Amino acid sequence: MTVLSVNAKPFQFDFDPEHTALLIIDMQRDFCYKGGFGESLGNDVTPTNAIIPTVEKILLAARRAGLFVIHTREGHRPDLSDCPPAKLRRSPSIGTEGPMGRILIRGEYGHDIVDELKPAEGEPVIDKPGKDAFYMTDLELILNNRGIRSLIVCGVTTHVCVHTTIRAANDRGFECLMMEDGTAAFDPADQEAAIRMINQQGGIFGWTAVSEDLLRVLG
Ligand code: TIU
Repeated sequence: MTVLSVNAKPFQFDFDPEHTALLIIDMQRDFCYKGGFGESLGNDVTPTNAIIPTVEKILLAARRAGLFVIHTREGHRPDLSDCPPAKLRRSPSIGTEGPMGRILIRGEYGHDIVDELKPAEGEPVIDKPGKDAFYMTDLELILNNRGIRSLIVCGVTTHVCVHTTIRAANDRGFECLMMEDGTAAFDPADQEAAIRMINQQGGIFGWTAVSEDLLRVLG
């Protein structure tokens, strides 16, 4: 067993690469580009777009280090049969036509992952109808089958799908490291609060770290 140790908050994050996955949450055009779901909700996508190069560096380093890599996408069936009416009422742009196709609909250009982070052969892509990547998906089964115990988490948005998923992972016994500069919220105030909510109270949901410290350890 190898143990790698990253400078993190609230203390060192130790992980065995054999039992660790890089989980990249919802790095879809719908959240990172103009004309997508994120912008339709009234957000500026500059912060979510800006982390693409950092997440790419982490992804390439994780692949070189032999970490299991897994990607998620939030979205719905074209007939919206898997979209709760309560969700649609508060996010009415879902399913409407935009410049990247129908918003948050599987198979549309905007729903897919940005080119820089395109999943490689053998890297599972989890399509999820909600914010929590465990809800109504086979993520937990896939992680358990691979013996994964630790998750290094990147993606968007920090306070919504990243947080919901880390909280759900924490309750399932996974140790989660959230990358401070490999995640983004639309509003920097939400980003700052979301980071603090993970590492506060002795690491109530997990750890946070910056990419420079992770990349040094991954080599
Ligand atoms: N709205 C928002 O900040 N996020 C989402 O709706 N989904 C994800 O975070 N992926």
